[in-house]
Amino acid sequence: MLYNQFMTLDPAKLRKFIEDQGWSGFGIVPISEVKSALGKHESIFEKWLRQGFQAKMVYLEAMKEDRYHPENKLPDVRSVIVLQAWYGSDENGNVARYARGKDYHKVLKKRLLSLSDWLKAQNPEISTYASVDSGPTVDRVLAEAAGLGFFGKNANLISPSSGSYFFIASLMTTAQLPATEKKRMPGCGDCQKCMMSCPMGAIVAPRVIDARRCIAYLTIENKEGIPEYLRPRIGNRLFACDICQEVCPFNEGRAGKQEILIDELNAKNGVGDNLDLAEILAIETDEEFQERFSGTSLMRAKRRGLLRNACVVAGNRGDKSLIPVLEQFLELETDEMLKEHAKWAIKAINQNTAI
Ligand code: B12
Ligand code: SF4
Ligand code: SF4
Repeated sequence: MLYNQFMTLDPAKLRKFIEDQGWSGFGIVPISEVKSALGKHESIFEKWLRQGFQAKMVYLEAMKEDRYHPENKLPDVRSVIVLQAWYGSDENGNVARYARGKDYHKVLKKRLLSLSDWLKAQNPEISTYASVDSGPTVDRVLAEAAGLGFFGKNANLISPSSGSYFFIASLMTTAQLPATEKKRMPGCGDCQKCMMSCPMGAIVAPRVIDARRCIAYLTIENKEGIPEYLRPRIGNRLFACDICQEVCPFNEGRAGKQEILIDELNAKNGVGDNLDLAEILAIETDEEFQERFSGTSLMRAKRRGLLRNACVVAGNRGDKSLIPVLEQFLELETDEMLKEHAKWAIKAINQNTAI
């Protein structure tokens, strides 16, 4: 007989536990609805891959079977709890908002696992599968299916009441939980602000991002040099990019006003809004880098990636005081890719300030 794991769980208690954990919101969706949404999105993803828009993120294709078939990871999955964690901030800076606090993967995974423990304590027969970003889940599709928002033309999932500056985490469970209510979503209407504002032309069609041109890809996931013709368009963005969210009317007036309920995600507990280029360019070893950025999302770029980005931003800034810093860097650095970027930066600063 199929054990009805719903009977033993009090939905009000579940809601209270989730709220006490500090999530900004959540939705619960039956697996049938998740599978139907994933079915539609699988072909969107396949087309995206065929167009080469995944750049070198080969892991996305490698995980395809598990991402679009959740039962591969959790046989008998019945419901998915999809959770939002707000990270917004008013301040503009050279580090994208999501990366300013502690690494969200670690912070949110810990909370998911304690939610899982709580569920299992209610009923030991329950099994779960927890995922935040790096796992084999299609997070925006799960969040849309759970009623947390709609797909903006910038591809981000937007909540009509709180905008798009939130992380998505999910807990699949064999428990059959009552689905949460879904509201009607407004959608973008005629607005095209994000598409017009992306400096890279990376939003190639509504909801379609060419990662090869996206600053988030170029400054984090990309392990090579940044193509020279794209460097000036990166501007001051040292790590990732928020432009297509900054211009979005759904984020207007919300960043900074909405409370960050999970304190570790706050900039003051991590990297901060802005990093000093001279300080970054003075990081000589991987060990020094690790000491400075351990526990933050910047670890993903490694020293090599972040210093490459720092050269690009230095060149774009046209600040002559950075020339001696770059020259010193060139003297000590052995990595050819980094040296080429530093030389480019010196040339760009001289050209920018020549008039
Ligand atoms: C790979 C990846 C990236 C890549 C590729 C970006 C991309 N758009 O795919 C790069 C490194 C560039 C990136 C950048 C960013 N990312 Co990212 N990324 C991911 C990851 C790991 C997978 C995304 C994926 O599956 N892409 C495949 C393509 C096909 O999907 P998609 O672009 O999301 O497109 C969806 C919609 O556009 C829509 N869609 C597209 N076409 C159509 C057409 C129709 C008709 C319809 C109905 C829908 C539709 O369906 C698509 C999904 O099937 C997810 C985490 C996860 N495990 O899911 C995080 C994730 C999407 N990223 C996230 C964030 C925060 C970002 C950045 C904002 C970070 C930053 N500040 O720089 C930027 C935003 C760039 C952008 N405008 O999308 C969050 C998004 C939260 C939210 N509120 O939406 C996620 C969910 C991580 C998380 N768990 O919180 N990211
Ligand atoms: S994150 Fe930046 S580069 Fe990427 S699509 Fe948005 S505006 Fe364009
Ligand atoms: S800027 Fe406009 S078009 Fe882009 S996601 Fe926001 S509402 Fe949609």
